[in-house]
Amino acid sequence: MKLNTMKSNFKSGFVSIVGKPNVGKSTFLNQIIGSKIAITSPKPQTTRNRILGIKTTEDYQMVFVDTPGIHKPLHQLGKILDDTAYSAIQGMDAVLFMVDKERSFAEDQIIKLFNAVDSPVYLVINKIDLLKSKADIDKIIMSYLGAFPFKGFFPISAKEATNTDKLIEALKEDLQEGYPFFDCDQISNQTDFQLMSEIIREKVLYKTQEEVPHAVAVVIEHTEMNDGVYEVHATIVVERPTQKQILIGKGGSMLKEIGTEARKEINKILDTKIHLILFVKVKKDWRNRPSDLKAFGYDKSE
Ligand SMILES: Nc1nc2c(ncn2[C@@H]2O[C@H](COP(=O)(O)OP(=O)(O)OP(=O)(O)O)[C@@H](O)[C@H]2O)c(=O)[nH]1
Ligand SMILES: [Mg+2]
Repeated sequence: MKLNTMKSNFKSGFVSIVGKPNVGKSTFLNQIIGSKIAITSPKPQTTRNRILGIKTTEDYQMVFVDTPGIHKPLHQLGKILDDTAYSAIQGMDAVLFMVDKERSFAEDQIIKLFNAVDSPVYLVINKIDLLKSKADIDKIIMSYLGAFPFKGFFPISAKEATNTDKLIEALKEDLQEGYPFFDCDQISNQTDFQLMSEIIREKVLYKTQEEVPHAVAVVIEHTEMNDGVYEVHATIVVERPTQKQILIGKGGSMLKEIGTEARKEINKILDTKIHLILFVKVKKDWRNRPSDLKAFGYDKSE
């Protein structure tokens, strides 16, 4: 969209999406933007960085901020993830608190944080496609009544795009008149390298169990043109030799599967043909080591 097609009363603003792990925050972001920006998985703690999804129309630019799910951290990495989410609660034009079940202690811990927030907070009840009746939705909403003065209650299905347009419509009211923050054709803040490493991590999340998915980081080491083919060299980092064995699999079968699936998706999303070369490396206890956390792109503090 060119600047001259923008309406004179153009509005813009930031909307963060916070909640417990696995409630569907990143699925919602992808649905709203209409493109895969953030990886998603059935495993909790999928998102590790603050990811922006930028939606621009003639009338407005809404910048959605996807955050890691807030949880009880067991590692330094977990603490960084929570801090990343906390920092996205302040200074927004609106906050979406996403849930997928009735209120319990874990939700209450997050609700407490909203007392220090000036902007409107909406309760977004996701995954309503899994609920049997309207009464089930009402039961969830009822459990949150009185817990906080939410500006609105929106039952949605991020997966099926149910009611998501109504939510966007309501959020327009919270934007401020002014210029866009980002180029009108930009949809995310992620670089191609970040997106490639995240897609590889997503394939690992789907294919491994228990502790392995959480112990994985992916680093794009370098890229080069080789005989007209764009080669991407990436390292999958794990914490223990046993995890390395699992990722490589019998005769390298697991690593091959991960590589093939990641390559296909990267080709599709980035619309380039790449050749993916994967290595697996052990870095003991990297989730607690500041230098490793920095090197793998998780700790942005000085
Ligand atoms: N049935 C159904 N499943 C959903 C919906 N939204 C998300 N999911 C599923 O819920 C799981 C978690 O989704 P994510 O988008 O990764 O959740 P998240 O809140 O970003 O999780 P973290 O990044 O770990 O905090 C995935 O398996 C999604 O497919 C929905 O509306 N309906
Ligand atoms: Mg996520």
